[in-house]
Amino acid sequence: PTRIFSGIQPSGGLTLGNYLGALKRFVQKQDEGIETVYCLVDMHAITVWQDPAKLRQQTREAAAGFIAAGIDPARSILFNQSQVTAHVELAWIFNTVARMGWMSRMTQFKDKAGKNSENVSLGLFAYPALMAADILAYKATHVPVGEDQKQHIELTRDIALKFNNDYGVNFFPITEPVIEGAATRVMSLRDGTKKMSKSDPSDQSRINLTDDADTIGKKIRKAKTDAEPLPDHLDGLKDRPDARNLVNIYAALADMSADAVIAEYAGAQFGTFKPALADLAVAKLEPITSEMNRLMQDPAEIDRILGEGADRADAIARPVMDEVYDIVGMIRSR
Ligand code: AQP
Repeated sequence: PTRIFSGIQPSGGLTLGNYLGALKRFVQKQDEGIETVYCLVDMHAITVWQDPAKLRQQTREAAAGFIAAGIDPARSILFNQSQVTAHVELAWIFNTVARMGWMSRMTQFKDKAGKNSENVSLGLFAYPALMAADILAYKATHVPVGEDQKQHIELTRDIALKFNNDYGVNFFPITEPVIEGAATRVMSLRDGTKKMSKSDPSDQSRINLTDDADTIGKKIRKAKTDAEPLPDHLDGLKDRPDARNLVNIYAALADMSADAVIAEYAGAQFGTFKPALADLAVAKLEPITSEMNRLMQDPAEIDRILGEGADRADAIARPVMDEVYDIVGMIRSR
């Protein structure tokens, strides 16, 4: 049976990248009637420093964002990771399964650690083992993610295979990444070769789900582009990453292919295309932002929803964990 798991870190406000690369597709999977488990991965977030009060706020805000974007807590399981302890329990087992060499090849670690890897947390290095645990605690078969997470899903598959092999069991599924849509990699509005990210120091580089219409319009009008008009074929965007990014964003927001966007705007100047994109972005994002703001008025209700989701998540993950302890040879006598 198909079961989807995915997560987002509450390490900042949600961006348009998170929305188009992940959240919007989470909603589609739920609406297709698939069993969906979605997690705000607060334990992942603290692999880099998080102010405690802000972390709590950002976790509630992300939950509000999920619900506002269409996640229905009655149909999807929505919770924050730290409330279901199977995640860290399984992560420890996976720390003993994963190899140092595998982890050292993770490009996200290399990017985030930069040149100063002596001074980053051990948790940042072990991050992909916790992510494998998030997924496999539910024996999830499919994980919708953005392009940047592909390598981590491959590692999850390697961990599942090695666990199954080492213990001579056929226990964990070999999970498939689901990377689809027109915007699997939304780029920075300031630099079309860099991923749009919550943690980019420049707020101008991203659109936040909390931005108002005015701010969205300004950011798009100021987005970096070249001076050429849009080409009449997609091939013409090959060496124009900034332009390509705006076309992809338009396509994903409008549920069109990039080809169809180019067909509609062939020869258009950015003076025409950018305002059209800004209008589209506002039309799609404004209802989400205002619903998010409304939900944020009642933090106790958000916490209640997360707690209830955690109970339902635990009901799946706990029996899996019990079996894992048994497979590994741990005495469980209480
Ligand atoms: N720019 C992006 N384009 C498409 N998808 C994206 N995702 C993130 N950025 C983009 C997808 O969003 C999901 C959640 O990501 P995450 O919060 O777990 O971590 P991340 O990938 O490290 O995202 P950020 O925004 O860049 O956070 P920081 O700055 O804290 O590292 C994933 O499915 C991801 O692919």
